[in-house]
This record gives sequence, C-alpha cells and structure tokens, in this order.
Amino acid sequence: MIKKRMISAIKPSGHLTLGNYIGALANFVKYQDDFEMIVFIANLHTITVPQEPDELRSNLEEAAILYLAAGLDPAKATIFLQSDVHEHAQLGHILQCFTYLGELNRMTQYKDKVAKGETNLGVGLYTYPTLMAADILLYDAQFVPVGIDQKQHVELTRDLAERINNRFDKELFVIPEPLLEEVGTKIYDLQDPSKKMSKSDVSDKGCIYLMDDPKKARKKIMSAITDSYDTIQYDPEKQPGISNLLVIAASLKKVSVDTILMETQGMRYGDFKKYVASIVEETLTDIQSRYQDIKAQNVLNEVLSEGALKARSIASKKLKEVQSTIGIEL
Ligand code: ATP
Ligand code: LTN
Repeated sequence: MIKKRMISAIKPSGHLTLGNYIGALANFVKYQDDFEMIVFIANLHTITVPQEPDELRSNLEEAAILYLAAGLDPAKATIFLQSDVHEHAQLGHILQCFTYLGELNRMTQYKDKVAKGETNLGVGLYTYPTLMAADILLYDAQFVPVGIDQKQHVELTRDLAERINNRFDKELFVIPEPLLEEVGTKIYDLQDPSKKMSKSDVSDKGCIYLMDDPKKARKKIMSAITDSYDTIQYDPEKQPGISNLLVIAASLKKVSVDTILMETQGMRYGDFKKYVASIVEETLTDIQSRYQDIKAQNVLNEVLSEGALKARSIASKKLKEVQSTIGIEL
C-alpha cells in the first residue's frame, strides 16, 4: 500500500517547549508508521528574526536530538536540516514571484509584530510564509500536521498551489491539507493562559521546556494560574488555566479530556496539580533519558546527512519540473 506523504517542521528559535511537543513533535511520532513522514529542522525560518550564532547552533542540535528522543525513527521518517536541501530556498524565491503583497500583509505572524509596534523587521520575516509553502510543495505532501497558529500558512500554500496549477494548466503541485488534532493544538502559558506557551518568551515561568529539570517543571505546574471556582471542568472560557492543565494531561497520557475528568473527579486544585505535575515530570524524565543516550551515541550527523540525501532526491525532481514548467530552464 502506498502511504500518503506528510511534512512538518519546527524552528530552532529557542529551547523546544511542551507546546511544541504536544502540538507538533508527539504527532510526528504518532504518524510515522502510517504515513511517509518528512520532518526537518527549519533553520532558514529561524533566521527571520536575529539570532546569536552559538546559541542558534546549540538550539539546532538540541532540537534535532529531541526529534529522535521524542521517538522519531530515522528508519521510518526522513529527518533533515532545511538548509542542507538548497531546493527549499530556490522554490521559495519562485513562489514569492507568484505571491501578492496583499496576501503577505494579511499573515498574522507578521501583522501581530507590526501591530505591537516592532520596528526593524526583516524582509525574511515578511516572506517567511512563501518559504514555508516551498517546504511543503517541494515534496508533494498531502498533509501538514501543525498547531493552530500555522493553519493560515498552510492555507496560503494551498492558494499558491492552486494558482500555479491553474496558470500552467497542470497538476504541478499537490494541494496540501493542514492536519489539526482535536485537542492540544494550542497549549497556553501557565502564568497567562490567554497566551500561547512560546519558546520565544522572555519569562520562562509559564513555559515548560523539554530540557527543563523535571523537578523544576513540576514546580511550574504547581504554580500555574487557576481560578476560584474550585471545580475541575473543561471550560476554556471561564477556566482557561484548569482547562489547559486538563489538555496537557490528556495529551501526554494519550487519552481524552473526559477520561482525565473522570480520573480527577472531586480532587482539590492542589491534588489535581500534583496529578498533572507527575505526568509532566515523567514525560520529561523519559525524553531526557533518551536524549542523553542519543547524544552519547554521536549519530546525529549521520542521521541528518542521510535524511538530506533522501529529501534532496525528491526535492530536486520537483524543482526541475517547476523550473521547466515556468520556462526558466530548457
Ligand atoms: P514561537 O513559540 O517561537 O513563536 P513556535 O514554537 O510557534 O514559535 P515552531 O517552533 O516552528 O514555532 O512551531 C513548531 C510547531 O509547534 C508548530 O506546528 C506549532 O504550531 C507548534 N506549537 C508551538 N507552540 C505550540 C503550543 N503552545 N501549543 C501547541 N502547538 C504549538
Ligand atoms: N512555520 C512553522 C515551521 C515550519 C513548517 C514548515 C511547518 C516551517 N516550514 C513546513 C510545517 C511545514 C512554524 O513556525 N511553526
């Protein structure tokens, strides 16, 4: 049976968080058996905001090892570094030439930064969605598993693919679909549950990093903001803090929120937090123990270069087809 193809990525713009794990990484692992899974480290996307080279290198290595520690298996999934496959940047340029300024003006990631009054934004940040479209379209991927914040980018990718297919009257690109999970597509900050848990935040009290000392992560859960209802219910509007903890527990235990509600029925908030904290502590302990093993085996370079080789064999064919279709090569 031919497996459908799936592609996704994470930016090494900081230490990976529990949000990245629940919203992305754990799903990549889940799908690697049933889909042809292609995952990469989006280092070209990372430099759309200024980075310190040493810090970036270290985040990049950490992210790649975490892919493996979370359970991605190089024998099943193609794992590589985006900049190792030059076709991404080249198709990115081509797609920019088919994208309207108005479309990029509407992209929330850029719009939010402008709205916040941030100045000196780079052009790369503005055109970032076209590079992401290239990442996806190069591989004829049918599905793109992402958190909710990335849905808009996949929609732009679909529009571009359809536009170019129509313009050249052929099925040049596969139209990809965003794949969103029922729960866990957005994990919130533990101190401010109206905000996404984000690796680029300045304060780390509300954010659990996968490489946090598990005891420290436990404390972060214990000091998570809740409410004064004193009842454990899934109600993101009225009880965003408690609902966030319920989603974290359900996602990590791979059960439904209802199952967690049943297990925690009648608990006081203190005991409920201890319950969630133990699940988080155990998850981090497991991931970190595999992380240390993988680091000691020194296999990363080999995994990434083999992954790049496989990725390049797909990407180079697609790029050639695109270039010859639009007339820039013979
Ligand atoms: P930043 O937090 O720096 O703004 P990011 O973590 O959103 O960036 P990526 O690292 O590229 O950006 O995200 C990788 C994947 O992780 C994406 O699919 C994204 O939707 C998902 N993701 C990130 N944060 C969360 C979160 N808090 N909850 C659920 N999914 C998340
Ligand atoms: N833009 C994404 C990361 C990303 C991605 C991709 C995800 C880059 N290229 C291709 C899916 C498919 C982000 O910031 N989370």
